Amino acid sequence: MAKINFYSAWYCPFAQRTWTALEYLGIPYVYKETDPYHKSKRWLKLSRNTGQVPVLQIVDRKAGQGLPDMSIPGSLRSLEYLDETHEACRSLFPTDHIERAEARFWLDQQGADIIPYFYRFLKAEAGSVEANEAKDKMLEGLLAFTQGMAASGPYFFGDEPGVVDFAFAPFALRIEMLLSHYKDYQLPLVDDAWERYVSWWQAIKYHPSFIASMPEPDSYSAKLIEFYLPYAKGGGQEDVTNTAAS
Ligand SMILES: N[C@@H](CCC(=O)N[C@@H](CS)C(=O)NCC(=O)O)C(=O)O
Repeated sequence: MAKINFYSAWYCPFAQRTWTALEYLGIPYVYKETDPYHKSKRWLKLSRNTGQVPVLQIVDRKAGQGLPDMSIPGSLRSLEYLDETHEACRSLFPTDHIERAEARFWLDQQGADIIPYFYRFLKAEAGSVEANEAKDKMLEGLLAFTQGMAASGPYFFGDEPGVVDFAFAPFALRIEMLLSHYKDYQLPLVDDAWERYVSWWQAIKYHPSFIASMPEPDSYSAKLIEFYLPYAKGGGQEDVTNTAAS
């Protein structure tokens, strides 16, 4: 069977999507901590010129047949690959075609309507017009996401977690942790409209596969807060705020 090298950076929410999925599906992998900002020739080749984590590298394909290693860059493409190839009884995507299309809609919605605005809010000066606009847009996207959840819960589509949950959990964590620390901002979770978001977040936040994507839990929060300091001052990666995170 092919082996998987998982190129990741411990702080990256996109890589955390893939990490959680590897854990959930019980797929063996070799973790490769990477600095994606160091654009060495090797890294650019391995990441197929994206220069970004996550990358799944599929090695020893059909051992003995001499097939070259193959790289899959991008969080969502890697989730699709893992879901299509794993042999366990769990899956990330629903089996029904309409439900799969629905899952993809909510993945796109995260990338278009929530994630860019979270980063803009984090990077904007607290109290500025830009910060308020980004916050309002982020809330709008989050509420639409919440209203898309199955009433039964606790996960997005019901009693089992799946791709929509695992893809958003890393961002829900950063929204909670970084906005309260750097912007003194908490989601208005006491309002009735947010009740379902609260039950969703409580379920996915403590899911063992999500927890497994955060090594050294005692120091994880502090390290993450420290890592995002340049973002909170308006710096950090540019393109995340401009492009839909596919
Ligand atoms: N659309 C990509 C985004 C991945 C991404 O932005 N990764 C960041 C780290 S969190 C990265 O590798 N940045 C390095 C760079 O852009 O140079 C995905 O979904 O995987």
